[in-house]
Amino acid sequence: MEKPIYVLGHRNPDTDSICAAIGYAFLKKQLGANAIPARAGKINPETRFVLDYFQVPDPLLVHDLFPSLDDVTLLQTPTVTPEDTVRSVGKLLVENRKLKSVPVVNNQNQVVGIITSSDLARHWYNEVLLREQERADVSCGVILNEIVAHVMTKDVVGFKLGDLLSDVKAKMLSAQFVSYPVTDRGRYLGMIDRGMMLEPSRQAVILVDHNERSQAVEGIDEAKILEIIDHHRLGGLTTGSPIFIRQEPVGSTSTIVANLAWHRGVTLTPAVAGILFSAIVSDTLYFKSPTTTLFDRDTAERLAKLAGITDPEQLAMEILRHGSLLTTLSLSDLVRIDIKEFEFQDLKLSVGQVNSMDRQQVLQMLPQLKGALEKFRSQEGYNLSLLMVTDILAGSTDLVAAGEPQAVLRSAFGEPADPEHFYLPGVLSRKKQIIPPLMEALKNR
Ligand SMILES: [Mn+2]
Repeated sequence: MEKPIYVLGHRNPDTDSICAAIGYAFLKKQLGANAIPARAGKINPETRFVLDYFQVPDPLLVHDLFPSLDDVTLLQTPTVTPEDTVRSVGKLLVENRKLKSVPVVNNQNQVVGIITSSDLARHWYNEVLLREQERADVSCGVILNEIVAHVMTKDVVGFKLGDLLSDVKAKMLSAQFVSYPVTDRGRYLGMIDRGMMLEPSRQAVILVDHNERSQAVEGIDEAKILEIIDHHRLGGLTTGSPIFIRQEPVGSTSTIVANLAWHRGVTLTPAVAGILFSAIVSDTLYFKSPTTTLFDRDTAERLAKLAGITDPEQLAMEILRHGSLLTTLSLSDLVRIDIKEFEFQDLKLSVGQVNSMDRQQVLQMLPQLKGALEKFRSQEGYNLSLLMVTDILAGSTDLVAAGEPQAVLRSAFGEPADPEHFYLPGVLSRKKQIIPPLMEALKNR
């Protein structure tokens, strides 16, 4: 069967990224596409709660999209066993003129050797020579009835199914054989030839909830992007062919996904409606974020009904409580959990965000947060790392900063409350209230 299309959210996935992927894969599947939901990283505690609550399985974890041997159609060549005779190998080589070598497999389908046409020629020559010296009868029958085990090369250069194509090519260059067996968990699958490595089939992907290379899974340039469904700024990915894009300035990608489903006449299951509702709650902080639109509210209301949620507000608060990780995560996890990476000219920036429901606690933790953020920044090689600690109930953000240039932060966010710390009342949204002034200040620096 053809490889499925991955519907994939951004790295350091949040609830919207995971749920929009599940929802859109569901929609595509209903419309006949072979699409499956995927994720580019660990499931965070908030998303864990949502998926468990609605009993929806985790999307497939995708580490990278670099082409591997899985993306290549292997040659299905005949095999022989060690007990077969040289005669049977010769017969195969005569019948299949393109065949240059035959893998030798045991009764558990494990590759134990390989026998090439030059192995046969060498064997033949040696045997004839030996018999001539012994002045014995040069009988072809004796030579042909020799068993494969005595003639084959036991030192097989082969590959495993998950091997990256770039590694395979390098190994082929140094090994200099014509064909190589490929195995999966020790079992023989097929052969690859030097000549067939040039055109791997690219993994087809649909990106949801992001459109920037720096936020996408590794190897995105090697993949084939079919569609983008998103609600962020355009971030400069380019494609080889025309693609379908749905980009709307609404509160969550899941809002777009739900409406695409209704627009196309696809009925959402209660579980899918439930996780899409949860994702809207998460991304809009239950409609408190300035990214929220009427469209998000209407969509969430309709989804809540479809999902049979009796008290949407109560569930929303429970979801957000699972997302406030200040006391449940270690400091080093806290500064990494929800990172978006941006590049501006020669600068590499990261902006993380964690939610809290208690600002006093945040203020007490500030010194430790600053230390952990600076450690993260220098380890990961960012010029500037910001961490938004957003108090959902009060509707404010304490912005912690590490690195340079600090002057840019003053022009973007005003005077700091204390060094490396800005208090920003009314600020809840990274994409709408932090990134635009930051980019503006960087431009004018
Ligand atoms: Mn989102």
